[in-house]
Amino acid sequence: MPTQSTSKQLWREVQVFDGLAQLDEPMTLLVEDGRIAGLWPAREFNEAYAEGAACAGRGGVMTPGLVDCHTHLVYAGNRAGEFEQRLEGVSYEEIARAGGGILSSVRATRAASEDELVAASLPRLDALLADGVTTVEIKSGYGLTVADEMKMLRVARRLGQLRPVRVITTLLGAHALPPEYAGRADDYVSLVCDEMIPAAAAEGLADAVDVFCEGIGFSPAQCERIYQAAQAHGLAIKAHAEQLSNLGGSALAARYGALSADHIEYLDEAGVRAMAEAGTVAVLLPGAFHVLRETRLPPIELLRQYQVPMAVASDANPGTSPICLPTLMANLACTLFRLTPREALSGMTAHGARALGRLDLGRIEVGAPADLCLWDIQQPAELAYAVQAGRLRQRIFNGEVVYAR
Ligand code: DI6
Ligand code: FE
Repeated sequence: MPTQSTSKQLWREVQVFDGLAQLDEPMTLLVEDGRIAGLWPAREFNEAYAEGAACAGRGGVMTPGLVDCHTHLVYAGNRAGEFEQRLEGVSYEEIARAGGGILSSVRATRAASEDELVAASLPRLDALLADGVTTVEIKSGYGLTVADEMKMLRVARRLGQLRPVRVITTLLGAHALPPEYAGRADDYVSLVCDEMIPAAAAEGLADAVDVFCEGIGFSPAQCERIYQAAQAHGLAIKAHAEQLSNLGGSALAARYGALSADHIEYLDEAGVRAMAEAGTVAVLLPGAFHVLRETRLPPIELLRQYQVPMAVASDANPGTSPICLPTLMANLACTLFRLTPREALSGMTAHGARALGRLDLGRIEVGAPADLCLWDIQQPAELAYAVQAGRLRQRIFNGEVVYAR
């Protein structure tokens, strides 16, 4: 007699947040062969629908696995000293212009081996997973040579092999101008376009290309060259834009069909309109806003008005957001940016996935990969309302319970 298939699992009486909204009544959810195979109101469920399925859980709130669509998780060292400097009144830009900031992490990251970077980054990844993440985007950007950027991307890919999580990688060669290119920014952009992007594409190391479009980063004209190279190599486009000033970087990215424009505190209405027309997602990063004690709010009301999907991400990085707690981001998105809890949760599920071009993820719907979280709470809004680790009862990745408490 064949043994009963354990790949068929049932969750009963769960409150479901499907990535966009909370469903009206408790549901029964069937997972089979890594996918969501059935979703019924609990009171309509008939045992015949799921013959041979094992009950894997009962009660609680089921959400899609969280999608952290913007992180800089791979780096060496830390910048606690700069945190203190900033508290004493030195600005992020001043520190950057004096050779600290991103460049300080570049020095530490260049000096680290691939194994050392894996060891430094794994605890940060584990913190995200313990808080419900099943998909994480990881950027390079602390190497700034071809070899060191590829090293970072390889580390990111390895992290995805070491843990049950989907890792999406982004080449952020244009994060800062490395000191050896001082006064020769256009030459550095050529290196990004002519060597980094082709190398990342050839080795399959990057899913997308990102830029830091900013006074202390790269100009819109330089970003445009990078977008053209990314497109020529079939890579998706993203942007750090309008974080510290308004250079029109989001509209530029939208013109190139960018998946997302991220930060966007200084975004204006023309930029919002351009994003709406292109279907570019607005990625909100309340952790960086909080840590930099920024006061300029992203244009949330305009984004709503133009129906630009809003994602929420951790921006986990050593400078502006040394925070690896995605549910805190949902809370900060509400308290600082005035998102509703529903918007914040959509931002960390369906819209986060959209910002990565993964329309199949971040949703609870029949046919989708079964990346799910079961939480010990009574209603989904609690994830944004309370800041509390340890509420995750199960993390389900690709149909398997990979964490259970
Ligand atoms: N903006 C940010 O907030 C991060 N990168 C960027 O372009 C900060 C990265 C860092 O300070 O290390
Ligand atoms: Fe960032």
